[in-house]
Amino acid sequence: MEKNEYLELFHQMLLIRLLEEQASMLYQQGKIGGFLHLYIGQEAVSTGLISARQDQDRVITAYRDHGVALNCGIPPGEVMAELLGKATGCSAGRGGSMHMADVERNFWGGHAIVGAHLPIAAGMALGDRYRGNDAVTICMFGDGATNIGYFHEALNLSKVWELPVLWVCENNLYGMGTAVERASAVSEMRQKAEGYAIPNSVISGMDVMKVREASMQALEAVRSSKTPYFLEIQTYRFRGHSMGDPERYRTSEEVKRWQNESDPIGIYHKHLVEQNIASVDELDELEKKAEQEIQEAVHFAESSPEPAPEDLFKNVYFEADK
Ligand SMILES: Cc1ncc(C[n+]2csc(CCOP(=O)(O)OP(=O)(O)O)c2C)c(N)n1
Ligand SMILES: [Mg+2]
Repeated sequence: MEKNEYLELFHQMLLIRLLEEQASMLYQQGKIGGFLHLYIGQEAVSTGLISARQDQDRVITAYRDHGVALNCGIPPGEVMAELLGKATGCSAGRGGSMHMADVERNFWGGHAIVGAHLPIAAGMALGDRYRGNDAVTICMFGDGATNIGYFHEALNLSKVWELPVLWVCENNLYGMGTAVERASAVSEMRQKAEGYAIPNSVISGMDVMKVREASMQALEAVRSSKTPYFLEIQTYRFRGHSMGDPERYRTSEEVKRWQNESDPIGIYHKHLVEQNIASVDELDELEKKAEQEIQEAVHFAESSPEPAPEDLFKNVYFEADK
């Protein structure tokens, strides 16, 4: 990897962290409505994974999607404007936090119903199989989604129909307020892929370089075999499930331990300095630049117009050619 590629991963993780810290404040000021699920703590997962994709690879995820949107190349201003429901947002202010999308960047959303996007991923991969191209559909979902019927239907069909899908389970140890062991019969989510004869592996998701490497291997496995692969990435969310979560299901000591020992940005910072890839001063400089970018994103979003009332029904239905 070139130095600028290493630094770009650091930059992207910073953008996610800083954008979400601002979003959290704007939410408390009442400027963001609806739900807001923060990705803070999980930045290395989507950053490493999406850095390994090729342009033709589709990405689809659940509602914890701001980081994925940024990694797919949506500018921070458009992500922030979407959070504020503004016309300049990436989904024209109609989607909000859980429905970021940008088809031109091959990012297919942002889906709020747990597990519901897995059959959509299978369908997109079926389309690519018909077209005979070498695109892989990267489908990200949480540990909780593996207990949903859609998950099992989609995994089964992906194997039966030999679909080019990379199933990526982000196991952050909790669903909405339920520890994995209280809701899942097995402790490693990859064990569920065994039941559908899908090759699989499990890795830690706090080191962006390790995520990138495992993702490259998994993508190559799907691309060359034209069959699915299941990658479980173990991680931890540092914030509540959504805003206003009293977090009675875990202790603050547990959260602090993860923050102190496994912060993905801290781990990568150390890696860059120890490997002599960048100096502390250079990284400080990058941090300042990222802060500036996010300030500009907030300004862009706040000064953008609301969607016009006459556009209310725009993009709701698609009119097919007669
Ligand atoms: C079908 C369905 N059931 C319940 C919910 C409410 N709900 C929202 S998020 C969530 C937990 C999902 O946990 P997980 O898949 O582990 O994702 P994480 O929030 O940890 O990223 C639940 C139960 C929902 N959105 N959809
Ligand atoms: Mg979870």
